[in-house]
Amino acid sequence: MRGIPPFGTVSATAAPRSGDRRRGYGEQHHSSSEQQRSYGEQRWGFGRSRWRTGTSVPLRVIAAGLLALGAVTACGDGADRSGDSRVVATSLAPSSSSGVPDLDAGQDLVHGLDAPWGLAFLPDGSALVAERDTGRILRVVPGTAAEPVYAVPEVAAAGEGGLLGLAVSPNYAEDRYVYAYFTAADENRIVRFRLGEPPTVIFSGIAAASIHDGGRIAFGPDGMLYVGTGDASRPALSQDPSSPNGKILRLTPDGDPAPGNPTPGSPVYSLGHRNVQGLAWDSAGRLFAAEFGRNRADEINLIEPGRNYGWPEVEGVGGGDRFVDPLVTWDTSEASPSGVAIAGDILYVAALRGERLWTVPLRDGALGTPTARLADRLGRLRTVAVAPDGALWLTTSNTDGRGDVRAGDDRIVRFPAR
Ligand SMILES: [Ca+2]
Repeated sequence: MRGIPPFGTVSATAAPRSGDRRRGYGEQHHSSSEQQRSYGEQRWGFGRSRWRTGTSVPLRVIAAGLLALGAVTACGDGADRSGDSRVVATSLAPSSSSGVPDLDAGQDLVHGLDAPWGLAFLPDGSALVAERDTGRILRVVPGTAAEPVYAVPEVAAAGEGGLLGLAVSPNYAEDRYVYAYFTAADENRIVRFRLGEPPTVIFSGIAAASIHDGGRIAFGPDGMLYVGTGDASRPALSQDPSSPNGKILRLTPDGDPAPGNPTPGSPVYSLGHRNVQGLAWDSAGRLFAAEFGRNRADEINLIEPGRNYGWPEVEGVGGGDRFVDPLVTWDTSEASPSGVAIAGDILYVAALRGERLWTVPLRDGALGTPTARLADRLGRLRTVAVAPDGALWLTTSNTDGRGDVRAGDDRIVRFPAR
């Protein structure tokens, strides 16, 4: 068995595939011949087309437990583990919140997910995970079967689009709001909902295409919702301040342009991005973002409000005064970075095409030399996140149509802090 064998884990329910996808590399290539589903209308994004309960919007909230058919995939006493000490057995290793995630102590939490994408933790330490192609959200409680708890209406998965980022309200204990970024028939949009209730569109009008849909959303330490978007195969949008594409946006929890944004009344926080799928803050509140290069240089950038990160004029380091240069670049074959996370003084980068986890030393806003971890173990990596207990959670993306699917894919692996 390739990769980390299943042991003491549980599987998600089998989900239907959404059909064949073009095989290729990892969400980094620009191709003018790429068939686009929709250019969308470049209307400005904060159309507040709120839905109400009882409209024709098809709501497919799945009753909790109804489809929780996941079976324990016990591998006996681990006789086939080949001495792999990285697989932890029946009970979860405790995590020290003050420690560092131990990348040699991976524990499979869930198997059988269909192209997992967004991941967000609830205050109780469980997590919500989004499946890109099915539009389902599953709740993951370590040690039990992943349970479908919601289905986002109007998800139109195609190419890189579908149900993408998830975020949980910083005030979840009071408001119980969950946020999702997804591709609809003719645009990318952000909805907010409570589990079991219909969603409300809080931001729309982000152009969609079969590639470069961005999709990461996360609440910053300032309580605002940050959004990484893509150029939707139209690079000029990244330099157009009136378009939400090719940007990092900063919104209030209600989806309005956040107060203090560089241009009052605009949701744009930074521009000149190609396809941002990774957002993370260090302990000092600095924002770091990952984006896919075209064919030369993937980037990690330190994001400052109002700055221009160069795309499409510059890919990677440009060296001039006009654009901000990235702190770290990779050849696209080594990375093609999606999610990023920061724990302590390390930045973690989940690489799709690179099929490894990059760790980058972080100090005072500067990044050191990256080190590749987990190469040739798990395949394509989409999302990395730090749990409330300090553990690092990592999702694979081998069922996204561009990977080699192995037994148990896709999975979530947990690395406890030590
Ligand atoms: Ca750049």
